[in-house]
Amino acid sequence: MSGLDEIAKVDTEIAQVVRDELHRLRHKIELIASENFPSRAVLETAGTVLTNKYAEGYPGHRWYGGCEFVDVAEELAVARARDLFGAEHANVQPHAGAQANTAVYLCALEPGDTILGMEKIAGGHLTHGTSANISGVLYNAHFYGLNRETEMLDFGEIARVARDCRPKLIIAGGSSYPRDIDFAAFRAVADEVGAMLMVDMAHFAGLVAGKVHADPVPHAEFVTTTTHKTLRGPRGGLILCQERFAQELDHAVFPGVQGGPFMHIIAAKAVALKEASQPEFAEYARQIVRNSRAMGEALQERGLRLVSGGTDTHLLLVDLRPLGLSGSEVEEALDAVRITANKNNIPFDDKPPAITSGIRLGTPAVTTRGMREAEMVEIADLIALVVRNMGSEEVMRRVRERVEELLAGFPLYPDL
Ligand code: DSN
Repeated sequence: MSGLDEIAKVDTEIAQVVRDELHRLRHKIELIASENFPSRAVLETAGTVLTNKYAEGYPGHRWYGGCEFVDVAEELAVARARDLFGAEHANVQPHAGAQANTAVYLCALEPGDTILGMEKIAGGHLTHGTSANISGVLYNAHFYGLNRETEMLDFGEIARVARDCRPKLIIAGGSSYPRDIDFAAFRAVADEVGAMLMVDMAHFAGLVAGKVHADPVPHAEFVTTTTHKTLRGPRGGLILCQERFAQELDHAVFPGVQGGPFMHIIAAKAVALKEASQPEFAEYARQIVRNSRAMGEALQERGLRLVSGGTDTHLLLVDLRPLGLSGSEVEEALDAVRITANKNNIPFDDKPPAITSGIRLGTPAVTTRGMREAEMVEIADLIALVVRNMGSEEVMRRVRERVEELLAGFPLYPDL
């Protein structure tokens, strides 16, 4: 592995961690909906000397000398983000999605203002107003849920809650909502109550880039995302906004929320954004959705219940209540057969977040490995075998063998 020998010369323990993690990734089926395998070009850029540079400020206006080359990287990343998503302004400095969201709040709100986001149990995100997060500490957070029958967004109900709480900012998007989102309907609710709209597209940004998901940019004042999920870049965040907020938003990111930007990561974002603008990426995005639909249908054929009855995106949420199982025990059982997924609350869940009644599955990483519909059916079969035979050592052994056989056909990072 390039670079590993250098690490090992200084620190054999960390070199072993990296080796072990690469082995884990290669020998397990990665179904965590928010994870992916970026290209070697992205990984290499993130590991360059650009990590050394302090560059507080923005291109052409830094607090440090020697920024002439990192300026080029940031300008490229900004231009590519704007072009890819058709946005008026982009800020590529947020270290992660949480910082991106916090910067929008700092830009758009005063402490005590009312925000309205999707409740976490329905699929919303920690940073959309939960009491444990700064968004719930500084702002007066209200929440909308899902329709109990359809387990989908219900704009009649969202409008009713919005009329009631009169938010200054409505937040759309989340972490475990498997359906397309009607951003025009969110815009209509926001306009009716005089609110601004922020869309957190972290999960589906790559699908927006590939034009297989509704586009939030024309409808929202602010759009935030991470860069490492379906977008398949380095770990980080970015914000898109209308030009009229550009200056205030930049000021909210730095110096409002962050200090020095991570220039190695910004350069890697630029590389990933270039990749995401290629026709191959659009085909990748289409395959992600084809794969999750194929996996969903195969799970349903094997008797598993999907929240909302299916998926339009990269993720699926399986309701384990009919099987009498919890998310935590299924996460553990899948891990034991080398399938990585995460326990997840389902809408109207009565189990706590550490236990949950659901398991969240996603196809971005396995699609990057080159798997297609046939492999999704095989994976669904393996998952169904595990959940129907919990505790059977014989079944676990057979599933582990099939996992190893499947992965052998899809090498990961063969040159590392
Ligand atoms: N932790 C991410 C996820 O898994 O959805 C969201 O921040």
